[in-house]
This record gives sequence, C-alpha cells and structure tokens, in this order.
Amino acid sequence: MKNYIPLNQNNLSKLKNRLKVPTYERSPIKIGVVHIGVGGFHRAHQAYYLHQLHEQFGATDWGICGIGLREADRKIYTIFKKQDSLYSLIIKHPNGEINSEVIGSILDFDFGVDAPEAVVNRMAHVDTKIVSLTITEGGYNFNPSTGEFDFENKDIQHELKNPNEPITVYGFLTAALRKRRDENLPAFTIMSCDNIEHNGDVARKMVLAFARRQDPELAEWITQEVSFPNSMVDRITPVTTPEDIAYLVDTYAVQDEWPVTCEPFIQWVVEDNFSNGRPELEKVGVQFVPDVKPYEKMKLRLLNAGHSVIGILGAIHGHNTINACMEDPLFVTYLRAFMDTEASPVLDEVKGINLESYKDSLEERFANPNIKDSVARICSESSAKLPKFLIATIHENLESGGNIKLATLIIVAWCYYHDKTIDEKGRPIEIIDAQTSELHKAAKLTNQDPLAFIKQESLFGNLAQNERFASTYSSLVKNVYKTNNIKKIMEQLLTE
Ligand code: CS2
Repeated sequence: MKNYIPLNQNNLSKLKNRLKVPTYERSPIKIGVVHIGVGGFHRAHQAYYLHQLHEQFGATDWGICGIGLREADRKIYTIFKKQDSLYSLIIKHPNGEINSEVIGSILDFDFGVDAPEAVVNRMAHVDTKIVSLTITEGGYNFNPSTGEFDFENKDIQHELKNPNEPITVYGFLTAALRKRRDENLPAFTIMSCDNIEHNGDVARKMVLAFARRQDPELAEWITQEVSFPNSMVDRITPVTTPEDIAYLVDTYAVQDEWPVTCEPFIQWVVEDNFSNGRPELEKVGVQFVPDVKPYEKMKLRLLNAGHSVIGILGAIHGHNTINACMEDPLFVTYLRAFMDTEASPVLDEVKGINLESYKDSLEERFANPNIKDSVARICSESSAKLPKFLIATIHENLESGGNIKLATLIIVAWCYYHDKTIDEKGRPIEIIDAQTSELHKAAKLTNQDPLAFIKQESLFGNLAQNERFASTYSSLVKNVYKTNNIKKIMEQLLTE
C-alpha cells in the first residue's frame, strides 16, 4: 500500500516531491477577488491565471475567496474546508501527456446558505476589489426571449422586501454595495465570466433592474461607481469523474476529493474597465481590449454553438462524448458546414483572428481523445444556452436571408430528445435542465401540433410565426419522426 497524503496546506511540503505544488507563500496574500460560483470552469480558468500570477510575479493583493450561494455548493464548501481550498488541476493533452498541478490561488470559501452575513462582509471588505461571477447562463434571472429581469422569481421577491436577507446573487451584491457606500469604501468591479454575449452589459442591466426596485438611490450609486467589464472566457472543462480522483491516487498517492480536469488551451479576453484596480493579468497571457464583443460573439456562436450542435445530435444517436462524435466523420462534416454556412456569415470581423484557423482549432480541441467531455454536460441546461448560442444565429439569418436548415435541425433534434428521452441505441438519455418538465410537455405535443415545441415563447420568442422558419422546422419534424434516424437526416441536409 502506498502512503496516501490528503491534499491540504500542512501536507504541501510532503507533496512537493510528488507533484507540482504552489511555490509561493499563501498566507500573506490578501483577498482581492471574491468569486461566486466555484465550479470546475472557474478553477480551470480564472483561478489558474491568478495562480500563475502568484507563481511568477508574487501578486500579493489578488487572492480569491470562493462563494457558494446554493445548497448544491455545500459539497465544494465542505471539501475546501478540509483541503484549505487547495485542489489539483489535471491538464490533458491530445497526445496523452498529462500535467497535474496543485492550485493555490483560492484562499478561502464562504457559504452563503449557512452564513449570509459572512458573505456580505467579505464582499464589503476593504481589500475586495473585484466580485467575479460564473453563475451559468441561467443564473442571471432573465427571460431568455425578452432579455428582461424576471421579477416573478420567489427568492427575488423575498430579497426586494427584505434587503437584509439576501438569497440570490442580486441580493448579495446589493447588500454588499450598500455597505460599502455607507462606509465610504470604493465600489468593487462586477466581472461576469459566463458564456453570455455582452456578459458585463447583461450583468449591469440585471443588477440595476433589481437595485432600482429595491433601493433607487443605491441604483444611482451603482450606475456611477461600479464597472462591469465584458469578457470572453474559454477553456473546455469536463465534469470531474471518479477516474480522475483515482488517477491522482494511483499516480501521485495524493488524495484530492475534487480535482478539476481541462484541456491545455486557455483564453481570456477582457475589457479594461475596472472600478477599483485589477491584477496585472496581461503578464500571464490575458488580453485586455477596448471592445470584447466581436471575440465573445465568435466564441459563443462557433465553440459553444458547435458543442450544442454535435452534443444534441450525438445524444440522440447515442455517442457518449464529444470526442466520440468527432470520431464520426459525418458529425465533423456537419459541424463544419454549420460553422461555415450558418454561424460565420453573421459574425463581425475579429481583429487578428483568422476565422478558418479558429474553426480548425475548434475541431482539434473537440477531438481531444483524453478530455472525454460528456455529451450530457454539453446538453445540460440547453434551455439557457441555446437561445444565446444558436437561436440568436437563426434570428440573424432569418433577417439577412441566410441559411438556417442545419441549425433548425438542432431545434428539431432538441424537441425529439425531450420527446423520446431514449437514444437510438435504446438507452435512456441523461437530461439535465431546469426546464425539463416544461420542455418534455411541449415536445410530447408534437404529434398533435408539429410546431408545439417552438411555440414556447419564453425560449423562441415569435419564431413559430416566422413562415420560413416554421416551414423548415415542420418539414424537418416530419422527416426526423418518420425515419427515427438522425444520421440519415444529417446526411440528407448536407447533400441537398
Ligand atoms: C460548453 C462550454 O457548456 C457548454 O455548453 O460549450 O462549457 C464550453 O466547454 C466552454 O465554454 C469552453 O470555454
């Protein structure tokens, strides 16, 4: 039996002969960034960049405190308390090479469900300069078709009436900003790192919509004092599996209860617009630009939409992973045709980026056989993702007279997926979506009304009334339901 060492601060000196551990002292670092939503992505991306900054330049003002606001965050909270917020990042290259490293940039974690005051105090602390967010596309609490803040949400209603009892990100941000204003402290920057076009503008719009209802004077102060930079973030980060945990045990005899795996590629493009200072992330490869919008749009409409395209088709066919889809030449052709003929024509020019090589690199990244990104992860929360990633492209092509059939098949396939809930190999599909029951109900009506699924206005707006879309959609519905063979339809569309 090997001598297993649990990952924590005290054990770092013992671990350093086994794998790469932080070479900087963690204790003197101040917490400058408070981050809400410590999932795999944050740990593979922002925390990794800041870790590099500590490693190479000793950035003592920019440690991170993680925040969890949902019951589901109790797991990371509990593990981080045991592990002193340390975790391993396992970077998997396409050629099989693996680099593992212990990341030290997250210094603490506050759990808002048990201790809301601690969270408010942390955000209101003088050292806190930035509050960053990865709360997922669905976490912004807006109606996907109108883009307006959803005041119907019960938690939001509670917070509006009880400003001292925050529950959601909006209640916490406003409580902390109010405290800072009352104590004459400068505001923090609110930095969204979610996959939403104009993520900073959306965050601003939502925070202000909430604050105006709750406390108009505070809303005015936020308008003046808080900046909300837009950003484009990128690193494929699959769900951690028991094999990843076992890999660390077997290879380094390290016991880490929740490591993160990711691809080697990493990118972050941010607008240089911070209210209260920022870390010098350009030293570790982050690009600061005046306008991030063309980068965001390119990434969301190619990478994220591309993921959804092959993910949904793959789920129906019965491919388990994105790389399995990419081993299927028909999927590769379909993906590229979608990117070339439907997604690219609506993109704006992106300075310094060759779109063809960008698309080539996406194909390579998706094909990385070691990432094993599950189709279930990609399809999860499609009701929050597709309006942004794919339906927006359909709308723009309808306006410009561009092609829509390849994207429309994805909407049909999405309906079929919620209708059948088993794949073509007869296995149940793992569906994870906050709106599953509504989607399932609407999909089930397809045999009575072929347009039933797209009549869900909160997702599709008035698309069902668009003649070209409705007729493309209903003829594909007919075909898909008749053949029950998604690859056959993909082939047909590509040869038409
Ligand atoms: C994925 C993203 O969840 C999804 O649908 O497309 O998580 C994607 O892997 C990341 O945005 C890559 O940067």
